[in-house]
Amino acid sequence: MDDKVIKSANKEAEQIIEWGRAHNLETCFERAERLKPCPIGASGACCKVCYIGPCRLVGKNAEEEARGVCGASLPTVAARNLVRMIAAGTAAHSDHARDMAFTLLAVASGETKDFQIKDVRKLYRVAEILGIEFGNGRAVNDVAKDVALKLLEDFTRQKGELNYVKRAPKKTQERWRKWGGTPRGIDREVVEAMHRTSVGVDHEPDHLLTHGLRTALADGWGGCMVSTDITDILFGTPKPLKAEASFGIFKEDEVNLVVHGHEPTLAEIIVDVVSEPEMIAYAKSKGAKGINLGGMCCTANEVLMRHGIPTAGGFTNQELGIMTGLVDALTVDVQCIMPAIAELSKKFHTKVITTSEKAKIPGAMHVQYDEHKAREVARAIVKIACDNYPNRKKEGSHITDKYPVIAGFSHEYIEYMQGGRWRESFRPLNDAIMAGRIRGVVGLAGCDNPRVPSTGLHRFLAVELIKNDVLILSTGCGSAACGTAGYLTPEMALENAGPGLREVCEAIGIPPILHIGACVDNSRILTIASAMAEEGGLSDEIGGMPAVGIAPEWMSEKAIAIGCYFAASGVPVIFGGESPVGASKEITKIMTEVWFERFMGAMHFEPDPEKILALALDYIDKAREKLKLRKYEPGKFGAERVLMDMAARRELEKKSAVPHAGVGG
Ligand code: MSK
Repeated sequence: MDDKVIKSANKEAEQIIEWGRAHNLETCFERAERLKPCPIGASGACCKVCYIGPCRLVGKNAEEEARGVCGASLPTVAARNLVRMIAAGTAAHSDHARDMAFTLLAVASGETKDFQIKDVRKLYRVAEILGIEFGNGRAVNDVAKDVALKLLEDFTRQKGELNYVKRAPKKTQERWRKWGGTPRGIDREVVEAMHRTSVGVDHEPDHLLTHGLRTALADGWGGCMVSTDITDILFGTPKPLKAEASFGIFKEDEVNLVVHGHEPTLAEIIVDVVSEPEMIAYAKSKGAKGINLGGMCCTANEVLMRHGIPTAGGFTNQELGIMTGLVDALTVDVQCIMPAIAELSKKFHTKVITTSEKAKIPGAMHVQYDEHKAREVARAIVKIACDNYPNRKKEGSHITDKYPVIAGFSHEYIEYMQGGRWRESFRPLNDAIMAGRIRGVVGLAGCDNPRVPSTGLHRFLAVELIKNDVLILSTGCGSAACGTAGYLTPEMALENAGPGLREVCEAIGIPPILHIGACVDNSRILTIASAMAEEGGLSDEIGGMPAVGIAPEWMSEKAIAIGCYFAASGVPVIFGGESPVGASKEITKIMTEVWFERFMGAMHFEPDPEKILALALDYIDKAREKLKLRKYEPGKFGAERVLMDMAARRELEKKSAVPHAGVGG
């Protein structure tokens, strides 16, 4: 093993990795080095949907000549493999969304008293979209019940269209209808994807991939969007707040409890419980000064966005967090949780606690979450962490560095920040793009990955894009990568952004990278893009906007589902790493050229970060040219409306008779 190979671009992570090596502790970084990917499976050329095989479709002229025992061609096999990834990713987001809908239903029906509806304004906004009556004396819980039931219909509907299809611009909807991509019901699309890709069913690559897109759209405009909306309704629509990121968030003299995974419900109640006086007294009785709550991955993003709970980072930081020796309990729910943490935790004092009935890990303890007794479960978990504090040993790679973070940019806040409560709109953003002050918008999303210097590609692209006056909307571990680098602050704009973007960020007081949430919150990008289309002056559909999606370090099937729903919605998407369909030229062509013709979106795979950057800027510039916008030149702008600064917004609100209730207030 070459000791000089950088495993993580996160300086603090790298220190812990080094410490781990010195202590013979293995993490995903060493395992990734040892276990090279199988090149046949990695490029989509391995078929194992039946057991006549598995078949390897390799060799000279494999594209034209290779056949499985049943006669399946390489493009068929590659397409099937991709569609199965989309189905799995869609199932993950959407099953999470289903649980959110059940929680909303339980709250509205009075079955649980531990949660309340925090954002009535957002509830009414969603009710309006769904055509549900609200206001006029109608009880909030009745509205919430109808909203929950209506959204649950999206899972089981057999015919028709998802509720939220109508939130997309008309032209985008027309493209879906024309090309057979409009999703009917989430469960139906996932089941049909599994059926079509089983042995001996759908063999026509383009036909398979079209259903893949329909399944992905059920994820974006179904599962992800439902989850985002209900989470906002129950726990509040995010607005900017200050927090911190990296391993320095752990405290030597307090109980450190970490929430990890994706579902926000239990974490939300833990946020409440850790500040209960009895719990703090309990922690003190164990010798600690208090209880320090932190997060990892996307559960972290949920509580960071709404409560400013600090994050220790993304996917590849989970084992490293334990190796600080400071984590008294790590509670996990679902998705992106490495089973390795249970084994590793035994070398430290950390208790790993699984909480979902869907997800257990050998070697971890299990405390069953139940929304009907959420507070009781949360208290039990906090007590386990407190009880474990006295067991903390001296060993561990204690790290003190941490970085300030500004997070909490929801669709609603971005709208608000451009005009105040009474004039909220996307006009100023569209104007800034039209004038060339902002060159375009990039969604920087997806996982961090131990097969590259982890977080390094996110960091490189974040800096280079903002230098080029590209506004970034970040989610998931992309946000964690930027946060643990100190990039999620307004100062980042002063130091690194191009002149146009810098001016915009200074005028509004925002960072050039807007952390908009967890991976399910990529749905916020869909609604933001739809609002920009509706605002006018750019494209009148999502396709054709100077906008690109990038997931440079993706690893999850969920990322594939996200990439495909963006492509089908009209956004060119570039993923890092080797292509999971790279073995087939035909599939690669469909996903880039054919999808671009039909949907104005595409899905590329490109391992070289410089090429990712060049391709993204090229898409943005070509979209500008097609829209006949001013040619982008750094530092040269056309006329545009003046963006409202904070003082002007306050002035406007003072004049209003009704005080500003905050976003969603
Ligand atoms: S946690 S899906 S590693 S973004 Fe959402 Fe991060 Fe990717 Fe999991």
